[in-house]
Amino acid sequence: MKNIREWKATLIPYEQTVEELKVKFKSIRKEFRELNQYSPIEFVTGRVKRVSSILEKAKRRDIPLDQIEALMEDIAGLRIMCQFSDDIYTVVDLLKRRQDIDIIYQKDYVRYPKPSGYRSYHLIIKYPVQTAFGPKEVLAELQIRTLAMNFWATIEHSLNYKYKSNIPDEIRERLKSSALAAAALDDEMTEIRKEVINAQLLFELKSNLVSDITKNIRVLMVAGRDEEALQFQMAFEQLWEHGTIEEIEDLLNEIKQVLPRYQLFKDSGKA
Ligand code: 0O2
Ligand code: 0O2
Repeated sequence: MKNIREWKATLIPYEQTVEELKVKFKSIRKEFRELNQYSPIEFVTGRVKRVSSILEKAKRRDIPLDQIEALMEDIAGLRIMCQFSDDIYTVVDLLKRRQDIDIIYQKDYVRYPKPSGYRSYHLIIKYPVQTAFGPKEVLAELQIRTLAMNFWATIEHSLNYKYKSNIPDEIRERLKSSALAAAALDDEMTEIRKEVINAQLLFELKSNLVSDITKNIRVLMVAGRDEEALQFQMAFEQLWEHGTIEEIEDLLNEIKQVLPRYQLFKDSGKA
Protein backbone atom coordinates (compact mmCIF):
# COMPACT_ATOMS: atom_id res chain seq x y z
CA MET A 1 0.00 0.00 0.00
CA LYS A 2 1.37 3.39 -1.03
CA ASN A 3 2.04 6.04 1.59
CA ILE A 4 0.97 9.67 1.13
CA ARG A 5 4.32 10.67 -0.36
CA GLU A 6 4.16 7.85 -2.92
CA TRP A 7 0.61 8.78 -3.91
CA LYS A 8 1.74 12.39 -4.36
CA ALA A 9 4.52 11.23 -6.70
CA THR A 10 2.11 9.00 -8.64
CA LEU A 11 -0.40 11.81 -9.13
CA ILE A 12 2.04 14.56 -10.20
CA PRO A 13 2.02 13.54 -13.93
CA TYR A 14 -1.81 13.43 -13.80
CA GLU A 15 -1.94 16.95 -12.30
CA GLN A 16 0.38 18.10 -15.07
CA THR A 17 -1.76 16.39 -17.74
CA VAL A 18 -4.92 18.12 -16.50
CA GLU A 19 -3.19 21.52 -16.31
CA GLU A 20 -1.59 21.21 -19.76
CA LEU A 21 -4.76 19.97 -21.48
CA LYS A 22 -6.87 22.67 -19.80
CA VAL A 23 -4.54 25.33 -21.24
CA LYS A 24 -4.56 23.67 -24.69
CA PHE A 25 -8.35 23.27 -24.89
CA LYS A 26 -8.98 26.77 -23.53
CA SER A 27 -6.64 28.15 -26.16
CA ILE A 28 -8.77 26.54 -28.92
CA ARG A 29 -11.62 28.71 -27.65
CA LYS A 30 -9.36 31.76 -27.44
CA GLU A 31 -8.17 31.29 -31.04
CA PHE A 32 -11.71 31.15 -32.41
CA ARG A 33 -12.73 34.21 -30.37
CA GLU A 34 -9.72 36.23 -31.47
CA LEU A 35 -10.55 35.45 -35.11
CA ASN A 36 -14.15 36.60 -34.42
CA GLN A 37 -15.39 33.10 -35.15
CA TYR A 38 -17.88 30.97 -33.25
CA SER A 39 -16.15 28.67 -30.76
CA PRO A 40 -17.55 25.12 -30.43
CA ILE A 41 -16.02 25.10 -26.93
CA GLU A 42 -17.85 27.07 -24.24
CA PHE A 43 -15.71 26.18 -21.24
CA VAL A 44 -13.31 23.57 -19.93
CA THR A 45 -12.92 22.01 -16.48
CA GLY A 46 -10.69 19.28 -15.18
CA ARG A 47 -9.69 17.43 -12.07
CA VAL A 48 -7.48 14.69 -10.76
CA LYS A 49 -9.41 11.98 -8.91
CA ARG A 50 -8.94 12.10 -5.18
CA VAL A 51 -6.93 9.20 -3.64
CA SER A 52 -9.98 8.09 -1.62
CA SER A 53 -12.06 7.92 -4.82
CA ILE A 54 -9.29 6.03 -6.64
CA LEU A 55 -9.12 3.45 -3.87
CA GLU A 56 -12.90 3.14 -3.66
CA LYS A 57 -13.20 2.65 -7.44
CA ALA A 58 -10.33 0.12 -7.48
CA LYS A 59 -12.14 -1.89 -4.82
CA ARG A 60 -15.50 -1.65 -6.62
CA ARG A 61 -13.99 -2.66 -9.98
CA ASP A 62 -11.57 -5.28 -8.61
CA ILE A 63 -8.57 -3.41 -9.98
CA PRO A 64 -5.31 -4.60 -8.36
CA LEU A 65 -3.55 -1.64 -6.72
CA ASP A 66 -0.39 -2.17 -8.76
CA GLN A 67 -2.41 -1.88 -11.99
CA ILE A 68 -4.36 1.26 -11.23
CA GLU A 69 -2.42 3.42 -13.66
CA ALA A 70 -2.93 0.98 -16.54
CA LEU A 71 -6.57 0.15 -15.84
CA MET A 72 -8.16 3.27 -14.33
CA GLU A 73 -8.79 5.59 -17.26
CA ASP A 74 -10.21 8.60 -15.46
CA ILE A 75 -7.58 9.49 -12.85
CA ALA A 76 -7.05 12.57 -15.03
CA GLY A 77 -10.42 13.90 -16.25
CA LEU A 78 -11.28 16.86 -18.45
CA ARG A 79 -14.68 18.17 -19.42
CA ILE A 80 -15.35 20.27 -22.48
CA MET A 81 -18.69 22.05 -22.44
CA CYS A 82 -20.40 23.11 -25.68
CA GLN A 83 -23.45 25.26 -26.40
CA PHE A 84 -25.07 22.95 -28.98
CA SER A 85 -25.12 19.17 -29.57
CA ASP A 86 -23.59 19.60 -33.08
CA ASP A 87 -20.59 21.31 -31.48
CA ILE A 88 -19.73 18.07 -29.65
CA TYR A 89 -18.92 16.35 -32.94
CA THR A 90 -16.98 19.42 -34.16
CA VAL A 91 -14.88 19.23 -30.99
CA VAL A 92 -14.38 15.46 -31.39
CA ASP A 93 -13.14 16.04 -34.97
CA LEU A 94 -10.80 18.79 -33.76
CA LEU A 95 -9.39 16.47 -31.10
CA LYS A 96 -8.99 13.56 -33.54
CA ARG A 97 -6.81 15.77 -35.76
CA ARG A 98 -4.44 16.72 -32.93
CA GLN A 99 -0.98 15.25 -32.85
CA ASP A 100 -0.38 15.73 -29.14
CA ILE A 101 -3.00 13.26 -27.96
CA ASP A 102 -3.49 9.63 -28.82
CA ILE A 103 -7.12 8.51 -28.81
CA ILE A 104 -7.43 4.96 -27.53
CA TYR A 105 -11.20 4.58 -27.79
CA GLN A 106 -14.42 6.57 -27.71
CA LYS A 107 -17.92 6.16 -26.30
CA ASP A 108 -20.79 8.05 -27.89
CA TYR A 109 -23.39 8.40 -25.14
CA VAL A 110 -24.89 11.33 -27.10
CA ARG A 111 -26.34 9.18 -29.87
CA TYR A 112 -26.60 6.17 -27.54
CA PRO A 113 -27.49 7.45 -24.04
CA LYS A 114 -26.90 5.25 -21.00
CA PRO A 115 -29.94 3.57 -19.34
CA SER A 116 -29.78 6.24 -16.59
CA GLY A 117 -30.39 8.93 -19.26
CA TYR A 118 -26.74 10.09 -19.13
CA ARG A 119 -25.49 11.74 -22.35
CA SER A 120 -21.90 12.81 -23.14
CA TYR A 121 -19.19 11.92 -25.63
CA HIS A 122 -16.17 10.24 -24.01
CA LEU A 123 -12.68 9.93 -25.39
CA ILE A 124 -10.08 7.89 -23.56
CA ILE A 125 -6.68 9.19 -24.52
CA LYS A 126 -3.01 8.60 -23.89
CA TYR A 127 -1.07 11.81 -23.24
CA PRO A 128 2.72 12.18 -23.08
CA VAL A 129 4.01 14.36 -20.23
CA GLN A 130 7.57 15.42 -19.59
CA THR A 131 8.27 15.02 -15.87
CA ALA A 132 11.38 15.95 -13.87
CA PHE A 133 12.33 12.27 -14.12
CA GLY A 134 11.75 11.80 -17.84
CA PRO A 135 8.82 11.26 -20.21
CA LYS A 136 5.71 9.38 -19.14
CA GLU A 137 2.43 8.49 -20.87
CA VAL A 138 -0.75 8.76 -18.84
CA LEU A 139 -4.37 7.86 -19.53
CA ALA A 140 -7.01 10.58 -19.36
CA GLU A 141 -10.76 10.74 -19.89
CA LEU A 142 -12.26 13.58 -21.95
CA GLN A 143 -15.99 14.15 -21.49
CA ILE A 144 -17.54 16.38 -24.15
CA ARG A 145 -21.10 17.55 -23.50
CA THR A 146 -23.58 20.40 -23.88
CA LEU A 147 -24.49 22.75 -21.05
CA ALA A 148 -27.86 20.92 -20.72
CA MET A 149 -26.12 17.51 -20.55
CA ASN A 150 -23.76 18.90 -17.92
CA PHE A 151 -26.62 20.36 -15.86
CA TRP A 152 -28.37 16.97 -15.83
CA ALA A 153 -25.20 14.94 -15.08
CA THR A 154 -24.13 17.25 -12.24
CA ILE A 155 -27.49 16.99 -10.49
CA GLU A 156 -27.80 13.24 -11.09
CA HIS A 157 -24.24 12.76 -9.77
CA SER A 158 -24.98 14.69 -6.58
CA LEU A 159 -28.23 12.73 -6.04
CA ASN A 160 -26.35 9.46 -6.52
CA TYR A 161 -23.87 10.71 -3.94
CA LYS A 162 -26.64 11.71 -1.55
CA TYR A 163 -28.48 8.37 -1.90
CA LYS A 164 -25.18 6.41 -1.96
CA SER A 165 -26.07 5.08 -5.45
CA ASN A 166 -29.46 3.76 -4.21
CA ILE A 167 -31.67 6.38 -5.78
CA PRO A 168 -35.38 5.46 -5.19
CA ASP A 169 -37.10 4.07 -8.32
CA GLU A 170 -39.50 6.98 -8.51
CA ILE A 171 -36.67 9.55 -8.53
CA ARG A 172 -34.74 7.44 -11.04
CA GLU A 173 -37.72 7.49 -13.42
CA ARG A 174 -38.08 11.25 -13.00
CA LEU A 175 -34.37 11.67 -13.73
CA LYS A 176 -34.80 9.62 -16.91
CA SER A 177 -37.65 11.81 -18.09
CA SER A 178 -35.72 14.97 -17.20
CA ALA A 179 -32.83 13.61 -19.32
CA LEU A 180 -35.30 13.35 -22.22
CA ALA A 181 -36.41 16.93 -21.52
CA ALA A 182 -32.77 18.08 -21.55
CA ALA A 183 -32.26 16.29 -24.90
CA ALA A 184 -35.40 17.97 -26.28
CA LEU A 185 -34.05 21.34 -25.08
CA ASP A 186 -30.76 20.68 -26.91
CA ASP A 187 -32.68 19.77 -30.11
CA GLU A 188 -34.87 22.87 -29.89
CA MET A 189 -31.85 25.14 -29.31
CA THR A 190 -30.15 23.59 -32.37
CA GLU A 191 -33.28 24.30 -34.47
CA ILE A 192 -33.49 27.90 -33.23
CA ARG A 193 -29.80 28.38 -33.98
CA LYS A 194 -30.27 27.09 -37.57
CA GLU A 195 -33.19 29.50 -38.10
CA VAL A 196 -31.19 32.43 -36.73
CA ILE A 197 -28.24 31.58 -39.00
CA ASN A 198 -30.57 31.34 -42.04
CA ALA A 199 -32.20 34.67 -41.16
CA GLN A 200 -28.74 36.26 -40.85
CA LEU A 201 -27.68 34.87 -44.25
CA LEU A 202 -30.88 36.18 -45.87
CA PHE A 203 -30.34 39.58 -44.27
CA GLU A 204 -26.77 39.73 -45.62
CA LEU A 205 -27.92 38.70 -49.10
CA LYS A 206 -30.66 41.36 -49.09
CA SER A 207 -28.22 44.05 -47.85
CA ASN A 208 -25.78 43.23 -50.68
CA LEU A 209 -28.54 43.34 -53.31
CA VAL A 210 -29.85 46.65 -51.97
CA SER A 211 -26.36 48.13 -51.99
CA ASP A 212 -25.80 46.99 -55.63
CA ILE A 213 -29.17 48.41 -56.73
CA THR A 214 -28.63 51.85 -55.16
CA LYS A 215 -25.11 52.09 -56.58
CA ASN A 216 -26.26 51.14 -60.09
CA ILE A 217 -29.15 53.67 -59.91
CA ARG A 218 -26.52 56.29 -59.07
CA VAL A 219 -24.49 55.20 -62.11
CA LEU A 220 -27.62 55.75 -64.27
CA MET A 221 -28.05 59.27 -62.85
CA VAL A 222 -24.40 60.15 -63.45
CA ALA A 223 -24.88 58.93 -67.02
CA GLY A 224 -27.73 61.49 -67.36
CA ARG A 225 -30.47 58.89 -67.60
CA ASP A 226 -32.58 60.52 -64.86
CA GLU A 227 -35.95 59.23 -66.03
CA GLU A 228 -34.93 55.55 -65.97
CA ALA A 229 -33.12 56.11 -62.68
CA LEU A 230 -36.31 57.56 -61.17
CA GLN A 231 -38.41 54.63 -62.42
CA PHE A 232 -36.00 52.10 -60.92
CA GLN A 233 -35.84 54.12 -57.69
CA MET A 234 -39.65 53.98 -57.36
CA ALA A 235 -39.73 50.24 -58.16
CA PHE A 236 -37.02 49.70 -55.56
CA GLU A 237 -38.89 51.69 -52.89
CA GLN A 238 -41.93 49.47 -53.42
CA LEU A 239 -39.88 46.31 -52.97
CA TRP A 240 -37.59 47.55 -50.21
CA GLU A 241 -39.82 46.67 -47.24
CA HIS A 242 -41.91 43.73 -48.41
CA GLY A 243 -40.34 42.48 -51.64
CA THR A 244 -38.97 38.93 -51.77
CA ILE A 245 -35.28 38.25 -52.43
CA GLU A 246 -36.23 36.97 -55.92
CA GLU A 247 -38.11 40.21 -56.75
CA ILE A 248 -35.17 42.35 -55.60
CA GLU A 249 -32.79 40.16 -57.65
CA ASP A 250 -35.03 40.58 -60.73
CA LEU A 251 -34.95 44.35 -60.31
CA LEU A 252 -31.15 44.35 -60.10
CA ASN A 253 -31.01 42.29 -63.33
CA GLU A 254 -33.37 44.75 -65.06
CA ILE A 255 -31.11 47.67 -64.10
CA LYS A 256 -28.04 45.75 -65.30
CA GLN A 257 -29.67 45.20 -68.70
CA VAL A 258 -30.16 48.90 -69.37
CA LEU A 259 -26.64 49.85 -68.30
CA PRO A 260 -23.78 49.56 -70.79
CA ARG A 261 -21.31 46.88 -69.68
CA TYR A 262 -18.48 49.26 -68.82
CA GLN A 263 -20.74 51.31 -66.54
CA LEU A 264 -22.09 48.39 -64.57
CA PHE A 265 -21.45 48.33 -60.87
CA LYS A 266 -20.93 44.63 -60.21
CA ASP A 267 -19.63 44.03 -56.75
CA SER A 268 -20.89 45.85 -53.65
CA GLY A 269 -17.62 45.15 -51.87
CA LYS A 270 -15.46 46.90 -54.46
CA ALA A 271 -17.30 50.19 -54.96
P1 0O2 B 1 -20.64 17.82 -8.82
O1 0O2 B 1 -21.77 18.61 -8.36
O2 0O2 B 1 -21.03 16.45 -9.26
O3 0O2 B 1 -19.81 18.52 -9.89
P2 0O2 B 1 -17.20 11.00 -5.75
O4 0O2 B 1 -16.21 10.45 -4.76
O5 0O2 B 1 -18.18 10.05 -6.37
O6 0O2 B 1 -17.81 12.31 -5.37
P3 0O2 B 1 -15.27 10.94 -7.65
O7 0O2 B 1 -15.43 9.55 -8.14
O8 0O2 B 1 -13.97 11.39 -7.04
O9 0O2 B 1 -16.42 11.51 -6.88
O10 0O2 B 1 -15.58 11.78 -8.76
P4 0O2 B 1 -14.59 12.46 -9.62
O11 0O2 B 1 -14.78 11.77 -10.90
O12 0O2 B 1 -13.27 12.48 -8.97
O13 0O2 B 1 -15.14 13.95 -9.63
C1 0O2 B 1 -14.99 14.82 -8.54
C2 0O2 B 1 -15.66 16.11 -8.86
O14 0O2 B 1 -15.01 16.72 -9.98
C3 0O2 B 1 -17.08 15.89 -9.27
O15 0O2 B 1 -17.80 16.93 -8.71
C4 0O2 B 1 -17.06 16.07 -10.76
O16 0O2 B 1 -18.31 16.54 -11.22
C5 0O2 B 1 -15.99 17.14 -10.91
N1 0O2 B 1 -15.35 17.24 -12.21
C6 0O2 B 1 -14.93 18.40 -12.79
N2 0O2 B 1 -14.38 18.19 -13.97
C7 0O2 B 1 -14.41 16.86 -14.17
C8 0O2 B 1 -13.98 16.03 -15.24
O17 0O2 B 1 -13.45 16.49 -16.23
N3 0O2 B 1 -14.19 14.71 -15.13
C9 0O2 B 1 -14.78 14.18 -14.03
N4 0O2 B 1 -14.95 12.84 -13.99
N5 0O2 B 1 -15.20 14.93 -12.98
C10 0O2 B 1 -15.02 16.26 -13.07
P5 0O2 B 1 -18.52 16.83 -7.31
O18 0O2 B 1 -17.63 17.51 -6.30
O19 0O2 B 1 -18.89 15.45 -6.98
O20 0O2 B 1 -19.74 17.71 -7.55
P1 0O2 C 1 -17.04 5.30 -12.16
O1 0O2 C 1 -18.01 4.18 -12.10
O2 0O2 C 1 -16.46 5.68 -10.83
O3 0O2 C 1 -16.03 5.17 -13.27
P2 0O2 C 1 -17.91 0.77 -18.50
O4 0O2 C 1 -17.07 0.05 -17.51
O5 0O2 C 1 -17.38 0.78 -19.90
O6 0O2 C 1 -19.39 0.47 -18.45
P3 0O2 C 1 -17.14 3.12 -17.06
O7 0O2 C 1 -15.72 2.75 -16.90
O8 0O2 C 1 -17.99 3.27 -15.83
O9 0O2 C 1 -17.89 2.22 -18.11
O10 0O2 C 1 -17.19 4.38 -17.84
P4 0O2 C 1 -18.42 5.22 -18.27
O11 0O2 C 1 -19.70 4.51 -18.08
O12 0O2 C 1 -18.08 5.70 -19.61
O13 0O2 C 1 -18.39 6.38 -17.19
C1 0O2 C 1 -17.25 7.19 -16.99
C2 0O2 C 1 -17.69 8.45 -16.33
O14 0O2 C 1 -18.80 9.01 -17.05
C3 0O2 C 1 -18.21 8.32 -14.92
O15 0O2 C 1 -17.14 8.31 -14.02
C4 0O2 C 1 -19.02 9.58 -14.79
O16 0O2 C 1 -18.18 10.71 -14.63
C5 0O2 C 1 -19.67 9.64 -16.13
N1 0O2 C 1 -20.94 8.91 -16.12
C6 0O2 C 1 -21.20 7.71 -16.68
N2 0O2 C 1 -22.48 7.35 -16.46
C7 0O2 C 1 -23.04 8.34 -15.75
C8 0O2 C 1 -24.35 8.56 -15.23
O17 0O2 C 1 -25.28 7.74 -15.38
N3 0O2 C 1 -24.55 9.71 -14.53
C9 0O2 C 1 -23.57 10.63 -14.34
N4 0O2 C 1 -23.86 11.73 -13.66
N5 0O2 C 1 -22.32 10.45 -14.82
C10 0O2 C 1 -22.06 9.32 -15.51
P5 0O2 C 1 -17.38 7.95 -12.49
O18 0O2 C 1 -18.54 8.65 -11.94
O19 0O2 C 1 -16.08 8.12 -11.82
O20 0O2 C 1 -17.84 6.50 -12.55
